[in-house]
Parts: sequence; C-alpha cells; structure tokens
Amino acid sequence: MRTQVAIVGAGPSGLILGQLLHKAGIDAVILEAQTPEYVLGRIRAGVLEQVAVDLLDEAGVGSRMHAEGLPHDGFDLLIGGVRHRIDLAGLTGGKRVMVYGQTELTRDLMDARAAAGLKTVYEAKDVSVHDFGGTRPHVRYVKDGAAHEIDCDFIAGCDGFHGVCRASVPKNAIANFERVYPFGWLGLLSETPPVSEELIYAKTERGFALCSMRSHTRSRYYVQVPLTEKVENWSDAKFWDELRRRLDPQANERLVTGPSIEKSIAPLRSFVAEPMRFGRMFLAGDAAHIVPPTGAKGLNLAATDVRCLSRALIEFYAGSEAGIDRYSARCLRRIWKAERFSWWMTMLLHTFPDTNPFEQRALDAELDYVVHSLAGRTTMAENYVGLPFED
Ligand code: RFL
Ligand code: PHB
Repeated sequence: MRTQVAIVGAGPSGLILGQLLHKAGIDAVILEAQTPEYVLGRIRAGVLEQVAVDLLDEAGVGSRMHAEGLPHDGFDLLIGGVRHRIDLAGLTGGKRVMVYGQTELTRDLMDARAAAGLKTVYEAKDVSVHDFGGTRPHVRYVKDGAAHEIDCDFIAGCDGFHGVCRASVPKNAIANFERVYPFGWLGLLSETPPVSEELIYAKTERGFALCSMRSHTRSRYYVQVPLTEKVENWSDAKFWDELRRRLDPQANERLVTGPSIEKSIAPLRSFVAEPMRFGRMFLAGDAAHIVPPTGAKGLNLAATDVRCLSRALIEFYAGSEAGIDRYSARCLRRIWKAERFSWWMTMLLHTFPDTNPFEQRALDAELDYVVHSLAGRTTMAENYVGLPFED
C-alpha cells in the first residue's frame, strides 16, 4: 500500500491531522493500536482554547461542539476557603474557553473520517517505523495475523507518550526533559449537574481538588492523591467525602453526588522531547510532550502541533520545504510556554509532601500575589486562554 502521510495513532492529534490533510487533498492512512471503543472510553480533557475551537471549525467538525459545548468566561480559585474569580474574558479582551469533552471531540472526528471514507486501521499491532532518515520511509504493522507495509512520503508520530515513534529515534538524536510529580489526580465522572457554572480549582491543606464538567447534567471532579493510591481503594462514597472536605460551604450546599460512570488515577508529569522532526518523521501531541493537567493544555498543544504540521505538509506539496524545516522550532517555542504555565499552576495549587517550609511559604505568597494583583490575574488568564502564535 502507498500513501502520502502515514499517521500513527488515532487520538486527537492523529484524527485532527488526518482531517486537515484530507481538506487539503493530501492522502493519509491512520494506524491505531486499540479499538474505536477503547479510544472513546478514555476520559481525558475538557477545556479547549479558542485556537483549538477555530481549528476544529477549519477541519469541518465544529458544529456539535458549538451546539453542545459550554463557553466559559472565567473560573474560580478556591484558596484556604476563599474564592477568587479569574475573569478570563475581562482580563484578556474578551477571550474565553470552551468546555467540550475530548471523548465528544474524538467521536466527531471519527464520524467525519468515516463519512469521508478515509482509511483508519484499528487494532493495528506491532506497528514499526522505518527509513525516516531517507526520502522513502515506510511503516509496518500486523492486522488479524497478517503483516502489512505502507510506503509513504512522511510519518506523523501521533501515538501518545507510550508510542512507538519517539521510541524508534536513535538515543543520540533526541533530548528528553522531564519532571515527575509525587502525586496523581483521582478523577470521577458522574451523571449529576455541576456544582458551579464555572470550574473551581481548589488549593487546600488536604491537597488540590478540581470541579469541572462535561455538560449541564454531567460532572467531572478530581482530587489530588499520593502516587501510591489505588483506584480500587476509592469507593464513590469515599471520593465524595474527600471532595467535600476540600470545598467551601457554598459548594457543599450545591454538590449533587451520584454513582460514578468512570473513575481513574492519572499520574502527573511534565515532559518535552527535542527536536520534533527526524528527517521524514514528525512527532506531534503527547508523543512529543506531556503537561500536568492543571493548566488544561495537553489537548490544546496537540491541536496546535498538528495545525503547524498540516500547514508545513501543505507547503511541502506546493513546492517549499521551509515549513517542515521550521516545524520543530516553531512548535517548541509555544510548547515550552505551556509547559512553564502548567508546571507553575501545579506548583502553586498542589500540596507537595517534601517541600521545604520556606519554599512552601514563598509559594503561598506567590499565589496570594497572583489573586490580589491585576498583573498576576492577567498573567494567569492570558496563559489559560492560550498564548497567540508567534513566528
Ligand atoms: P493520545 O490521546 O494519547 O492518542 C495517542 C493514540 O496513539 C495510539 N497508540 C498507537 N497506535 C499504534 N501503534 C502504537 N504503537 C501506538 N501507541 C499508541 C493510542 O492508542 C492512542 O489512541 O495522544 P494525542 O492524540 O497526542 O492527544 C493528547 C491528549 O489526549 C492529551 O494531551 C489530553 O488528554 C491532556 N489533558 C487535557 N488537555 C487539555 O488540553 N485540556 C484538559 O482539560 C485536559 N485534561 C488531560 C486532562 C489528560 C488527562 N489524563 C488522563 C492524562 C485530564 C486528564 C485526567
Ligand atoms: C477536565 O474537565 O477534565 C479538566 C478541566 C480542567 C483541567 C483539567 C481537566 O485543568
């Protein structure tokens, strides 16, 4: 088989890239290790920046998001029992974010791909990438016991943090930057109305908590837990009890509890691989970088990587290599700013088991400064809604 771009991974990065390339008349095949049901069952992101919303419109998959997504103009920080609103729209000249689940977005992209008759190979096993150092790369995989090979012009590594593409790069050609945090987020999804119109990020002595949502009838909550915690040890009742202890009386009065639809623990990590291009192979999304979810940046970075990659590939087929040459540096500049923001939000809002008391007081003072200063709130808002593109 032959295609122009072989995309590994059918998460948001791979699916958005596939759609943008299709719109531009560039042929691509997607190889995905899992089943479509498994991909849709992963409950992850919920907050989209305006650039991601615009990109989904450009890809032609924005209609349900506009009908069912919830535009948010701000969020609350709950610190030591006191609420401070971050007025995103007021602080950024009218910018806002869209609350729309990654699951829904993935479903929209899958439906659009199926409607256009585009090829996605689900349950592609033993995917391997070859000869991306030259001009004739190829990808091999096994499907239903039979071996297949795809010849292509380019490989797009959209296969997430544990994927095969980054792992196939020679060690001396790649540099990894990493910080692992000593805690995770225990998340619970329930068919209950959200506790508040807007998200609440809470810092308490018992640890961080987040009240988020997927719709007016579906809520998503998180509590910080030690890395040693097992999800089996958390009954729904225990989760709700712990969440209550981290919220203010106003929230507790409104909190509606109910059975969980999903419950899982996600470890927190900051990670960047440099560069993001290796000859004819590009990394995009979680394959190249991970942010802790505190800043709601992961899916948004995935979207902006593939925005940049799709434009670079369109330029290539129109006769210029300038875009693919600039891809890595261009993405990394924006990625590092989102990494910095996500790390900073994580440091400010979580309880660290081993922070020295001086540093803890200094962090508390920084958070106090941020919420009480216009400059501080503006910094937080500007980063949260997403920084503009720079060349
Ligand atoms: P994904 O989604 O991991 O998809 C990669 C796909 O590649 C497949 N794959 C392979 N396929 C073939 N062969 C192989 N060898 C393969 N290895 C892997 C996988 O099966 C998978 O389908 O990466 P992608 O597309 O780059 O998308 C990234 C986003 O999923 C991620 O950044 C966000 O979910 C992060 N995130 C958030 N981002 C936001 O922008 N806003 C948020 O509010 C937000 N909240 C979150 C989050 C992530 C979370 N978790 C669980 C990590 C909240 C949480 C709790
Ligand atoms: C979510 O709704 O899952 C969510 C929202 C905001 C975050 C992280 C996760 O910062």
